[in-house]
Amino acid sequence: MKVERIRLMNIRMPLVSPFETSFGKETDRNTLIVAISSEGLTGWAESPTLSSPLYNEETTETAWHVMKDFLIPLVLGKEFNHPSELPKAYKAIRGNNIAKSGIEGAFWDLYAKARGIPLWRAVGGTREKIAVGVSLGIEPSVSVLLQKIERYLSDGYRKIKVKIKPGWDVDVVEQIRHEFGDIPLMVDANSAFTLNDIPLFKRMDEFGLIMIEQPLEHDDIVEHSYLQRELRTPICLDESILHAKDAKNALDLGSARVINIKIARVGGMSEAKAIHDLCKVRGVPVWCGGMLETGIGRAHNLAIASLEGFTIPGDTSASSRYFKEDIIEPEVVVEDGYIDLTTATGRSPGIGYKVREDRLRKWLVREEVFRA
Ligand code: OSB
Ligand code: MG
Repeated sequence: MKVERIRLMNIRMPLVSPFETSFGKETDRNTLIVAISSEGLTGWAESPTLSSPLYNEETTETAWHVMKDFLIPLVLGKEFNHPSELPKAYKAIRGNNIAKSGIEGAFWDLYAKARGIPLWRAVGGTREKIAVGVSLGIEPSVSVLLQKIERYLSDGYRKIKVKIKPGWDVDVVEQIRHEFGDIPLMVDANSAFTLNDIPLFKRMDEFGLIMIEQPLEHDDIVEHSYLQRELRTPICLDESILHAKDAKNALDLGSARVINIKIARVGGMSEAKAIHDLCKVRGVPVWCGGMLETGIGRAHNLAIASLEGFTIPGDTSASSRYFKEDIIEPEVVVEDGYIDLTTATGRSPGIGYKVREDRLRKWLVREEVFRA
């Protein structure tokens, strides 16, 4: 199929409540939506950038620039038989993985629609029910966090992940265990600690967490192996894994026993699949992380999460956990801790969800159309 037309949109949509991590606070989603059209069909995806370069080096502005001035010129007007061919077209462009992921993703949806099959089937998914958890930010007080945990547990969520940072760490975990007992619990530090904190992690080790996500520096693999040696709790890497090769190095070194796979962070669906395949061969469990995506990015996350190796509930929560109203129809719903792909949506070609143009317009910041 020929890439005839690419539509790039920047939307800014409020979150239902601010999301605070060790690196900063998000109050709205300043994100990019990509649509690729060919032969009368349109494929949709999201490049879920953040406003500031605090999670990775990208921002909504840099991703717009890299897509407009570099990635789009390399794919526009070209013929591709399969979405995995797109990364080859822009192989010379370094980094900028979130920008890349939206371009490849839109072609994946287009490809699945052209074949008349659901996206999750097109990527090779086999799981029909996706188990989900929820990622909870740093709150003004522990009691506010405990109330939120209670709500999500009663909604059926199958994993609770809480953000930690120095000063909001072991004591918080202790209070959660005290209140809720043996729930499936993990923490995510977003790189806020160093090897000087080994004593703190040894205390953390006593609480039977499912895993500790990205405790050390965002670009580290070696020091995580030193920390992992000291702990029984598995370390999970997020920020440090940008390619399948990073995952291989981390597993070879013993830096992690679990990998968080985010399509955006690794530059697209093909690389995400490659990491899944590598981990499956090595018997390493993976799960699908999130970037507070709108329904469009969320649909892609559900597709990758349907692959066999995604054995741990992901961060792909319901639309209502993030937004008052999502930009897709129907919205993503969680029932008894699962998102069901056997519904009409899950059987429809491509992402399965209908994109709400009226809502895109409502939150639109800017838009540009590129034609071959
Ligand atoms: O570290 O996993 C992370 C959100 C934005 C940036 C980084 C992270 C997160 C989350 C939220 O943890 C996951 C989600 O619910 O989408
Ligand atoms: Mg993380």
